[in-house]
Amino acid sequence: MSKFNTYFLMKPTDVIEYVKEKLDLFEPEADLDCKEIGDGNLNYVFRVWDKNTNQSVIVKQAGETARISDDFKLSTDRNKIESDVLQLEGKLAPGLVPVVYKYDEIMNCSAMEDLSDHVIMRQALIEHKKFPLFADHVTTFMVNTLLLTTDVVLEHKEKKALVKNYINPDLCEITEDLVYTEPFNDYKGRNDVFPPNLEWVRRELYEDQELRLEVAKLKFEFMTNAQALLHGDLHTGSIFIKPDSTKVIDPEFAFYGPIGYDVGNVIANLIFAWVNADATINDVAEREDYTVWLEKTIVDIVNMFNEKFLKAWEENVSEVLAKEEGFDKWYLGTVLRDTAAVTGLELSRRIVGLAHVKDITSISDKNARLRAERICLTAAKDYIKKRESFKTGEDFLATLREAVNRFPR
Ligand code: SR1
Ligand code: MG
Repeated sequence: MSKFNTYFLMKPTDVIEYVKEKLDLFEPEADLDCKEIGDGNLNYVFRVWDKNTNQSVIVKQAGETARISDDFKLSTDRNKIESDVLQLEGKLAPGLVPVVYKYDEIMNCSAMEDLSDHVIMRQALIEHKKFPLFADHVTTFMVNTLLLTTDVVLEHKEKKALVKNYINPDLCEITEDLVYTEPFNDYKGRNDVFPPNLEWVRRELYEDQELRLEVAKLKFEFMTNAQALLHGDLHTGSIFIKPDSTKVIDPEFAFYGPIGYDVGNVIANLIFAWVNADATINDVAEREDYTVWLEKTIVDIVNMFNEKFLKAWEENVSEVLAKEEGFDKWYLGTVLRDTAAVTGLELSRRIVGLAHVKDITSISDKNARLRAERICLTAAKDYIKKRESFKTGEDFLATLREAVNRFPR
């Protein structure tokens, strides 16, 4: 009887046995090695490779709690959502996600293409690497996976079946708490604020009643606007990249929500890369060169998203009322509004909440980190409060620039 007939959390030696027994990828006599390489907040990620041929595979397994904290009890079938979504995204945006080989509903694990020739984008940005094709790739990914899963494109019953299939209550609860609620009031006492910024955060976030009201409105829009099948956690740690290839991974937070949630996550995480570069590159010309590339990438993403969205709309929309003149631009306007709001929410929660980003925590100089955090939070408040006014990439950049100018070096 197979030891994999009952769920348990695997160790690398178990994963080698698992791969030999369950996958048809390696020769029976293959000499395999395995290492746990996960650095995310939730799951265990194993790389298995043949020591002689270097052929390899990734096995990702869900535990019963999140890696980051036992506070989060999570259904282990979240990997099912992830592997289903990756397969759907692979059809909608070919070449932009890894290939899934298998999902195992007993062991709650999936086997997929090893992308070890790519690097995690967050780390690459911290090392000040440039990826000139990223804006093009990520906007194709977002327009194809988002617009094409809405009910302006899909037959309405088909869309509703997808909404039902991707109900994801445990992971949505994490987002509702960590992104929408806790950063603005710390009601669970789980926030983790850089101590020198504590007073500033209390005054600028927790005591800003106007901000809290706007965030309350946004939380209920996030929970009720089943607009498109989101990735749900589209930050630079969910992207594997190399100069000529971008692969979006980890869609375990996927569910039907507002399109701007994904787009805003991408923009906010590029802003984290921007403040990191601004704080850590000492050479003025080098700093200018890299931050200008990031600025151009932010501007290009919003503008390319707008262009591709309207083109894909024209080519794919099936709903009769969505063809009314002007409806496309109105709809895109609501997406940009939500994008701005989520840019602000993600900027806030990664600085004051439980789950940080290395772009900020790796800034070793205390004053430089303080300044980087305040730039992000100041811009965040404008992205949230003035969200109706963001239409172009230049609008998004102007808000970052204004925040930077308020905190001279
Ligand atoms: C408890 S999980 C914390 C964060 O990690 C994931 O990547 C999501 O961003 C989540 O909010
Ligand atoms: Mg993840």
